[in-house]
Amino acid sequence: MSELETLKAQALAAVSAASQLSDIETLRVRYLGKKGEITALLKGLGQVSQEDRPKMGALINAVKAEVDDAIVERRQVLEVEAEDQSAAANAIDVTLPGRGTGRGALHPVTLVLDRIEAFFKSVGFDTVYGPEIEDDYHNFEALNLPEHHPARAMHDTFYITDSVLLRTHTSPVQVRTMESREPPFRIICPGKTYRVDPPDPSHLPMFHQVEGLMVDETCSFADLKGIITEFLRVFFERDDLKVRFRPSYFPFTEPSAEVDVQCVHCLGKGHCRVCSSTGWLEVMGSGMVHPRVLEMSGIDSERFLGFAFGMGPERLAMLRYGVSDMRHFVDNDLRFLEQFR
Ligand code: 2NM
Repeated sequence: MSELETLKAQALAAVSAASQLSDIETLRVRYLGKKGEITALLKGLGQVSQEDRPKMGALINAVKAEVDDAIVERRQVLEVEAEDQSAAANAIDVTLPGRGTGRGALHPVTLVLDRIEAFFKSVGFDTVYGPEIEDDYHNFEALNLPEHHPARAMHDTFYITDSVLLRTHTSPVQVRTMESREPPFRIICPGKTYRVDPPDPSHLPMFHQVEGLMVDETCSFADLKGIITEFLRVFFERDDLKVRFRPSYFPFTEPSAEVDVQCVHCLGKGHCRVCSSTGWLEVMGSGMVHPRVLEMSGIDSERFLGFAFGMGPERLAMLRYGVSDMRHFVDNDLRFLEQFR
């Protein structure tokens, strides 16, 4: 076998044995590069006799073309293999279980607000919202709270200026409604309220309230008792829940009553942490709107009467779901929040 034949056999064998694209490049340089072995033979043609040169040149060029073809072909095969491998490596395994999306949950106070709103909607009450930043007039003055009422003290109310503050209840929304609407109307005002209280098991500096107000020509304490009793029975899902109205005092209502329900924990029997063994739980305040409060907001108190009530959704959520500490509602601990879905 001539030297040329041997070189060709070696080159073709090496090309077909190459398993990497980088090997192919190495072989191309080795045989066909500027200093390659086949290139060297072509360069050496000068030394060959004039007579043999064309034949010799043709032979070398034929070998060069064959090796070049082999390299191109092998490179293509390796490129396809490399692509297949990478596709396989990045493939999505459709048989793997999905990662899933975390299921959210409504906050327990939101759940309670929704239930309150749904009940009052069913008996004709509109839901009304108002500003959390209020003025002294709508938060206190218009509610018959005198200048030196303790609730107006610096240490109970977050003041922004002397006469601008964070509302301490949602009653100012009711005042604004009385100012702007013609009776009769029935409204509830849910929302956030603020008081200077350090957090403890039964206080938060920001908490919620739902206040209700009905103003009509025929609107009695009996209506108040009927609607509130029905609400509490629907809310606690007990048709026979005992409800009592205890005389009390608020500057904006006369007469006024605290509303108690039979303890939802012990049902009034024996030793109980929730009701301190009294058998009753205070859940709301209520009363007939003071005529002076109606008049200040432009309602004729000779013609119209109103009843009003107020409750705390945090407290209702604690009773309904058995939560013992209000701070759970603002801790943002998923172990607590995930229990309400
Ligand atoms: C309560 C208890 C009793 C009340 C009164 C009024 C208004 F604006 F009509 F005068 N709004 N809310 C009220 C009455 C609120 O919460 C414990």
